[in-house]
Amino acid sequence: MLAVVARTTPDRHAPRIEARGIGAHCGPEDASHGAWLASDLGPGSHRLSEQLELTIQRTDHGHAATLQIEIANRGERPLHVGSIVVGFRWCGHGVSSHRFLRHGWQSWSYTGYGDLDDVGQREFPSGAWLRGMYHCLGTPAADRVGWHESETFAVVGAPGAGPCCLVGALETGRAFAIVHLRAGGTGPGVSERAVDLDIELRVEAALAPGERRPLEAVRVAVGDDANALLERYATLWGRFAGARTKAPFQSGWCSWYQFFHRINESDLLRNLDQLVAHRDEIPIDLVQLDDGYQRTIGDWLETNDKFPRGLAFVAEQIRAAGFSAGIWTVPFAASAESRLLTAHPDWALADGDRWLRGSFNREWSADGWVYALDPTRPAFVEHLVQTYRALVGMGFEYQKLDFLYMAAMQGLAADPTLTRAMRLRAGLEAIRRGAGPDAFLLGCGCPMGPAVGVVDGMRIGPDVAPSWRVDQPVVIPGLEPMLPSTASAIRSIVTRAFMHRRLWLNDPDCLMARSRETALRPEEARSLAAAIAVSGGMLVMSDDVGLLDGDERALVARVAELGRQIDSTEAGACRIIEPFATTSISRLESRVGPDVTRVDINLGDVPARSMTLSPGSSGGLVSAVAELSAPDFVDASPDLAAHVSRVSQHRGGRALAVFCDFDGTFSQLDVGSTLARRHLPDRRKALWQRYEIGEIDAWQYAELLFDGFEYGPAALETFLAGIDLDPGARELVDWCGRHVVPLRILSDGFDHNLDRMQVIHGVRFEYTANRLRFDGDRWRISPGHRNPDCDCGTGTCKRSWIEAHRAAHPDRCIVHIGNGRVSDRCGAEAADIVFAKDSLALDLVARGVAHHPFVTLSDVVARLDADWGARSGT
Ligand code: 9PG
Repeated sequence: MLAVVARTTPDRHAPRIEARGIGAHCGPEDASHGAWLASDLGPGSHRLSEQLELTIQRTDHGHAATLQIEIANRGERPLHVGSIVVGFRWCGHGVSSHRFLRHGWQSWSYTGYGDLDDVGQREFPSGAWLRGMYHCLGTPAADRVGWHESETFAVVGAPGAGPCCLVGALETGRAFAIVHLRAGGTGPGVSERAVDLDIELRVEAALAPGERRPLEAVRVAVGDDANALLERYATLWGRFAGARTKAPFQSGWCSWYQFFHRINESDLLRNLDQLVAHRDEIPIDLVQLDDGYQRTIGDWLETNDKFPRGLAFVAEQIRAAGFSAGIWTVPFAASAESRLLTAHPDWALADGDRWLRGSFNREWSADGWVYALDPTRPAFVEHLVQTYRALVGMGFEYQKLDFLYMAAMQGLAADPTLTRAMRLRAGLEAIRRGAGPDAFLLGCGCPMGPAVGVVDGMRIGPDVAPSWRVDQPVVIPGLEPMLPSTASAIRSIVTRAFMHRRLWLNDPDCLMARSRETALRPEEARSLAAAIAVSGGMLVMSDDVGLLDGDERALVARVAELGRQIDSTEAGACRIIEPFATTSISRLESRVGPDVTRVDINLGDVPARSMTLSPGSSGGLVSAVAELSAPDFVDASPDLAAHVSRVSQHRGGRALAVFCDFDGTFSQLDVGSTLARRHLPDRRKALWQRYEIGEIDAWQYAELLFDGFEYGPAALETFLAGIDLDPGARELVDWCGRHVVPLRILSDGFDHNLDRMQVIHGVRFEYTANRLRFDGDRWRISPGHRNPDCDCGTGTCKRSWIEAHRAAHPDRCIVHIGNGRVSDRCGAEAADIVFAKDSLALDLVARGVAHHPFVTLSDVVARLDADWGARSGT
């Protein structure tokens, strides 16, 4: 059994994940796995068939586990592997009716929260080819009728507070993952419905005899906060894939949502002039030319008649005006009349004996079709390198790479041994090689996994539009949620907010601030503006600048200012509030130091009740951000009209509380372990081994080590006098005192030592620690704050102290500072902001817990002072 709950004996009623088994679809027909081929998910090798071996390398973290999966062909003939399935069951949660986050395959695919009903994934009514543009599979597996489908990962929970569960792949461009999920039946007298979550890793390739292939790592986790599960998952995913998350805040102008295909050189130059004229009012750095300039899809270095002076001229003009230059391309597509396909008809992916169709667009080619290209062709890869080297060489440092899914479509590639994910990754890596390490690459229409680590930014939703809903005379059945619509874009901004600066910079798509030449009502435009700003993602506007009046220019500036501020804090500033709630109101909350900014947006078509922070709800000053709220909302009416939003700021309202570890954090040396190393080396070594294998917990280790230890008060005093405090320790005490911020040392060491250290060093602090009394010269010890429900096993459980503090002061932002992986780990997991060094920092990296690294406590004080100093206390 895979019990990802604690090290304690799994309790029938504890929320947990159990193993269902491992399956495989193999052979020419991808024969269904039917039955599980292995039942346990323990580490090591699992022989699934005579030929197929699967190896699991596992890391368990109490409430989560990460399984790295590798397959090998042990036979003498090639083995075609369709997919590998790893099955889990989430149970012990007591819930009978679930909701879940369905995540889409690529940027434009539907991503949103919905009911985990018994109908399962709705059938796509418009054919396999169209379905395959937005899903990993054009045709869903026949044995999954009644199951829901979520791509890459899924989160399950229920409205209100309560347990939730995440299953997902940490995709790195080796394989695509699909999570199949459904609720099981109930038994007599049992209301709980366990949820089955099978994660399928698509291989779709032949393994040569003897070949080993690492697939992806799979993460499973349980907890009571869906945001925390998603954030840790994304942090880990980013680390596994080497995510590029450090580009500066992006602010720019894009031609698309005003001019569409009609853009011409004079429109662009006129807007450039306007942007220069209003530079003081509209704070943007980038000007990006979109679709409409190219000779044809595929021939990116050549322009059409609307751009008579060519691309290099465009880049020069943009740069001469003081902006960085951006350009749109579709790297993995070409039209039949392109020079590319004319010269290299073998560069397309194949669909039988034809080129594989990648998309249809009347504006793009003589017959509207464009074809998907094959990055497994070395000559095409070289062409990509040269093309992007040339574009960046002209001055286009910002590349909007669109319709990227095409490289990963189901079609025949020259090299069939690569998975579709590897194909896309190879194409993206070629673009990066050509563009160089400093270019800003933006993915769009892109399957997520293979792009992490290559792109700097990612479109995380469908296109916005100058209309609230899809504005097309005929909508192909099933496509509606993916098509351009401001409401759909906002839904994705909210549901994928957690990806920002963990996987890349989120591109929420463009702000349209104009009130002319648009079907968006001003309050609808403000709803989009509010979602973009509070998410902290990129800000790209798309208006004919000459159409904007002073208020509209001020709106752009306000979004840029708020977005930049929220983005500047750290990954994790923005969270979705009550993700599993069933309401038409979507809510985001961002925290910047002691300030909280919230947006409530009514995506529905009738008024709905808003839960916005109201004045007096928690003591701080609340104000509506007037520019970003509908005019009738300056005062707190509880209802939000259709499509309307309200942004409110709760300034300086979040008080701070600081908890700090003692040994090795507040003091330079660890008192207990230094004494043990000097005076009890053998006992320490033996006990440490027992601790490491889980035979004894941390407190039992301390008890067996120190209870009865002969080391009298006089000797101890001399020893303590030789231990220095961290050079910033006093500064931390002083800073907290000055700002009336409660500071408490949480220590799994001993009260006697903390009392003496205060006297020796002349500092005062409050603390919670274990007890040490002397029986003559012998130590007698007892725990200070033991918590049997926590898997830390220490004598003073920092998690439970912090949680109790939070229950008493729900508005406080809690900081934990520490260095050790035994007693500081659970405190760090419970805190809002963590400062970590040494083994705690390493452990948090492995668990995907965000934290600030530090060297001395002076670094901590500097950071607290920057975020809180000016605004809290005196
Ligand atoms: C240029 C545009 C803009 C826009 C991109 C992309 O069929 N579709 O689902 C579909 C989705 C998006 C789309 C076009 C078609 O727009 O997202 O920003 O660059 O291309 O053509």
